[in-house]
Amino acid sequence: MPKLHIVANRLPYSISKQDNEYQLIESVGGLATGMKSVYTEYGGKWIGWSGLNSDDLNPKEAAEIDALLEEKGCATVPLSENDILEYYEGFSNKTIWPLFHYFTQYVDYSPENWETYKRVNQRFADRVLDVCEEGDTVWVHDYQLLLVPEMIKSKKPGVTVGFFLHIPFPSYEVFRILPWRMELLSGMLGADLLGFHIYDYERHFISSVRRLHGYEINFNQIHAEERIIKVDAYPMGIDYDKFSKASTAVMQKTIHERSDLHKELEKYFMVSPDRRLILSIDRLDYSKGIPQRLKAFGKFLEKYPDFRGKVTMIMLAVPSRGHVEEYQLLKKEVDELVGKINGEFGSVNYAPVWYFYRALPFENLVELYNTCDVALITPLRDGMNLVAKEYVASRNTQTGVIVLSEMAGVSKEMGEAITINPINEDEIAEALNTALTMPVEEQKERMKYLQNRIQRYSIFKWAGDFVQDLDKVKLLQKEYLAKKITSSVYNEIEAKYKKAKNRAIFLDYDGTLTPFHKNPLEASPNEELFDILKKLIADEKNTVTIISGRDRYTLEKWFADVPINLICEHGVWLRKLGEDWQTLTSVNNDWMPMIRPILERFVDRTPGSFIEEKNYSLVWHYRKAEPDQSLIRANELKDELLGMVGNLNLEIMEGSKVIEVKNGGINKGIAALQFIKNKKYDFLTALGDDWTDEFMFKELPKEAISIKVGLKRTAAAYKLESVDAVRDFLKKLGDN
Ligand code: GDG
Repeated sequence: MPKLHIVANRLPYSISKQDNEYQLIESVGGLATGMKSVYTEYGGKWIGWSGLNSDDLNPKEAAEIDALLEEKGCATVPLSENDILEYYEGFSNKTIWPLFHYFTQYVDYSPENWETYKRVNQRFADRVLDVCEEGDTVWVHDYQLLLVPEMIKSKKPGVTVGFFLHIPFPSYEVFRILPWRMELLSGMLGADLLGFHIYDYERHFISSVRRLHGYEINFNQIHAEERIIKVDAYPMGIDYDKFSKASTAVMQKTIHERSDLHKELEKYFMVSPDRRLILSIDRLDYSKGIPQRLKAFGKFLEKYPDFRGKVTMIMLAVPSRGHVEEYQLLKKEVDELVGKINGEFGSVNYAPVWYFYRALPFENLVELYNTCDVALITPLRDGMNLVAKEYVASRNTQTGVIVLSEMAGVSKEMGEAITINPINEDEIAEALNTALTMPVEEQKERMKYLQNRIQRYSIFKWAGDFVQDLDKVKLLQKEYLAKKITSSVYNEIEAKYKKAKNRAIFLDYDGTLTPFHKNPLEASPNEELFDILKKLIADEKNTVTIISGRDRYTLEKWFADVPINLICEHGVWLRKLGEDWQTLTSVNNDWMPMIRPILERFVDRTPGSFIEEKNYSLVWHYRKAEPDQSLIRANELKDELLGMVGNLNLEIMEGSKVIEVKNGGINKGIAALQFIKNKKYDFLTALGDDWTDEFMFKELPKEAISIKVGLKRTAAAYKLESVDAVRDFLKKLGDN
């Protein structure tokens, strides 16, 4: 049975040594919880790093640890001191992390770190390739492993690869700064399904793919060279019941059973029953906005003196990445700010901030969630932020208010929280006042909605949805493969070709015989193409026709030395071999002076776009223009033209990055039919890539071998993935 494997930087266990024996300690983090349910259910492995420096282990120790982990279904990837320094602390945490969180000033562009990142990613991929077989599924996690999907796919294309990014994907304007942007994107595009927490990250990613790779994108499907890749948003959830149950259990404990922290909190409330608590929990990371939060709390105490002596902020800052300089500086800043606020507003009986620089056990965490009136969560950037969800799940009384940064992914799911801009200290101070004075009924009303939502989309639902969608992508890709010209399908076509006495071959030009060029005038045929065509034409059983949207002068010039039929401007003009140009229908161009100024206006407002004027049509090209802007402009132009074309008997055709206005009643399908009208052909084939070719595919008789170039939906019977594949196909036919 196919298996599902998980790949993440860390394994879901950490290692400790007691009495000279190694022991595994289960991780309690959200990812470990959610993924354990997935990989054990599907009989796969978890591939990752144990957290130990391999330079510190002798071979016997390393083998002992590997064996312990192996029993739990884990496959280890060893990291040496240098790997940890350059791959983990270096490229992952000093390059990708700050850049993806918009801290461009902290980004380290070390080429050595990049080399190590590549090498270590390859080691992860190799370990995956060891344990997985064709037909299995692999789910890769997070920014430390961006290159792994492609490294797996290129070696084992039959493995389905999913990728989930736990941090934000930045806007293209930020992503493009990275010298290795192309490699990272290509690495990610080895996946069949890419998941992000929210739609904003998804659209930033798609925009980078469109600009850097130029792939066609249909809603959330990327049409890469040989595959359809799906991109979607899956807001990661938590193990809701675990928090909710733990919260109930904590509150039901007798005084003796309670933890020291809990007893201290109880004592505090006994002495001052009207004291209120604000909770702040994060890893000590500059993305979390901790200094800004402290300053805003100071401002709150300044603006609302009545709360002095009554409100305390419990700040839990979990040590993180302490070897990185920015984190050391941050620690110093936070220490000083806590001292400053406590010094300024504190008294013998009152410390405005209780500061813990350490990790607390899970039970204490739940006690804090349970006891605090307000959760103050103000990251400057945060992929999701699970603390907000855990607070909601722990509030069994349904009281409590969340003050939440609009920069955290979780804010999209928490409309009932009080949202703030984390830089705006005044706004945060106001929000704290609102939260602390919110009537209990309103708190409950808001919390009810939050709890329903967060409970429903738990970590298990999240993981299940992603895995289910991976299966769906496989089906989508199969749909494409069903029409692919495999070698056996090719043999069938070739057999028909050989048997036939009269063959008509219709070939679209741009995107079919030749790749698209930014400047259409530079797309002239090369020697290879001439050779292919000449060979086909040399067979007297073949009638070969170029059928294109291009104007007749260009095609006539390019094919001056080739005895070939030409149909131009989507079927307006025909030049049969040895004959003069003729029009296939009666057309006029009296309408052009009315339409041209409209197109000119769009050229003026859309840098990089231009007008092509053909005999009987006008074309607005936007291949060279900024992709997102030009798509909006294309829609505006269509709208504007639609109001006019009916009365003038015109049609609007939308091709690949072009909008063409032309006389009605003309298309490649009608033209091809007219061409074959008076002669009997026993082999008909038509090849084309865009929707203007779909007319041919629909109009030609059923037995025609219609072939779509590219991955899009089509009425054609077959597909070829690229111009290269078209050339190979025609070359092989011509060799007969
Ligand atoms: C990354 C993204 C995204 C915290 N202190 C203690 C403790 N924690 C636990 C919390 C929570 C987790 O750590 C923190 O998760 P976050 O989501 O808030 O933040 P990151 O660590 O930055 O995680 C983030 C996440 O990945 C998932 O995709 O949401 O945006 O940056 O679960 O409970 N746990 C214990 N003691 C502590 O002192 N036991």
